[in-house]
Amino acid sequence: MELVASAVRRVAAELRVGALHRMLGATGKTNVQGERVQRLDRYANAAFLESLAEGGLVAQVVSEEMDVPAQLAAHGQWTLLFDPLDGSSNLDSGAAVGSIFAVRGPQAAALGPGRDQRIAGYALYGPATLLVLASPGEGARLFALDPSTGEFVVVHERLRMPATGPVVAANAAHAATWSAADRAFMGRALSAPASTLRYSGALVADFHRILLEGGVYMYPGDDAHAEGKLRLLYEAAPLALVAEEAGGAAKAGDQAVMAIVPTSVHQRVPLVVGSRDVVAGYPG
Ligand code: AHM
Ligand code: MG
Repeated sequence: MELVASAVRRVAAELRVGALHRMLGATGKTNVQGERVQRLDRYANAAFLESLAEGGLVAQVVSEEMDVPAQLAAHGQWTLLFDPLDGSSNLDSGAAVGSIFAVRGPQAAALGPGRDQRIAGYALYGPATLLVLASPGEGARLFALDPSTGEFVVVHERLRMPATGPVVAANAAHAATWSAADRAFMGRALSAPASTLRYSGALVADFHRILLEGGVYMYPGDDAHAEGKLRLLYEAAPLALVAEEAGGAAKAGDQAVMAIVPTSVHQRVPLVVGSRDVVAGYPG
């Protein structure tokens, strides 16, 4: 986790410099901004790779930004799976982005179910840099980066996701091409008392709000993404572990996300994650 924390510190620092550059270069249009986003995606991936290469602990990494897994230390004990910069289309708008990661055992375990994850979590780069870590049976913990010391300090020892809650996060513009069951589920969620729609375009940011306030995030299959958009190994499964450890739940169709055995490293799944009682009402 020290290696992951070091990558998160580097990404957080670079995001702040990146924002400054964009402001200075405000006359540049799509090209400049597009290149900048790509550079930050690449930067974040390199920051994770370089940090994880230290100390010879990590055998293999799987990244959203790399077509195939990379081999690091020959005798390393761990596989790290990550989305180095989730929601990067938010960057040009100055909105929140995150990193998502999971730790598994050596090589073979990378293609096991989410239950093989030893630790999973995410960083949220917003007004503060937050870090959430969960491991099986040990709950989920929230840290915040203290910029004056560079240390992560504990904010919550044991996060609990409310069993139900008001937040509904989904790209409702795609609802017309969802299944009737998905549309009906969202309709029920939206008509629950006090429900409110909150969708940021960054899974980490939407998930974090739901972790604290309760509710549901969904990205089901649609016309453009038959299997859903989110990747099992470094988006859905890590957040499923955090959700379960905080008392929530995650489904892909009628299966628990944590039970799905992947067939490929970049496999996508239709994700429904959030409060236990809300996700229980998902028909699958
Ligand atoms: P990314 O990993 O390429 O950033 O894609 C994942 C992101 C999620 O963070 C977010 O919830 C979703 O894609 C938004 O997709 P859309 O713009 O289709 O609503
Ligand atoms: Mg992502």
